[in-house]
Amino acid sequence: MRDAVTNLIKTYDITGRYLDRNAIDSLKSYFDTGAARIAAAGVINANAAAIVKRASLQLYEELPELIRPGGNSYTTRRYAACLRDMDYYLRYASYAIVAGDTNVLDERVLQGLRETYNSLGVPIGPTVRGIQIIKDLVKAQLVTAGIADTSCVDAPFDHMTREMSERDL
Ligand SMILES: CCC1=C(C)/C(=C/C2=NC(=C\c3[nH]c(/C=C4\NC(=O)[C@H](C)[C@H]4CC)c(C)c3CCC(=O)O)/C(CCC(=O)O)=C2C)NC1=O
Repeated sequence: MRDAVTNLIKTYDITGRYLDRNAIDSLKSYFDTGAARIAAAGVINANAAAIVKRASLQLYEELPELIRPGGNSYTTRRYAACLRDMDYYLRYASYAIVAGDTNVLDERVLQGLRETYNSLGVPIGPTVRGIQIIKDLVKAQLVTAGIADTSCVDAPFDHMTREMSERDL
């Protein structure tokens, strides 16, 4: 698992280079956004259960066939599994926000996920939609908490949705 700093050092070490202007710029941006990223993690921690619950309600409102007989969230066991997955996406996104890097998502969340979902018939499109809803709710929650610049939230969620969509070919 790597954060923005260890990832950068790894890249430069591979080619035996000192940290150049580009490296300094990305380090500067990592530290400049540090307070906002930590605040975002705090807001997510304080509202995680509510965010997951609201995201699931919105997802099932948009796609009610998921909870009807034959839908992938039909039965309490599968409904609960879907909410648990949404909670995973939110929790790991909060780690990635703090790390300033999406590597943790590749290693802990996305690896093998498509195969698992495909073998269980979990639909990717609605899952991607669920992740987008979570992202929007997180950003709204940050604004409510007085954090105007919510851009640090985008990368992890966008990374998950992009990886999941691309892999569903
Ligand atoms: C931390 C990394 C991690 C992830 C991401 C993860 C996902 C994950 N989701 C699973 C199942 C599942 N995932 C869903 C999810 C959904 N169904 C829907 O209709 C919605 C579109 C969607 C929710 C948004 C469902 C319903 C199941 C159970 C499927 C089944 O057993 O039939 C499974 C199969 C095993 C199990 O049921 O626990 C895994 C491994 N597990 C992990 O350890």
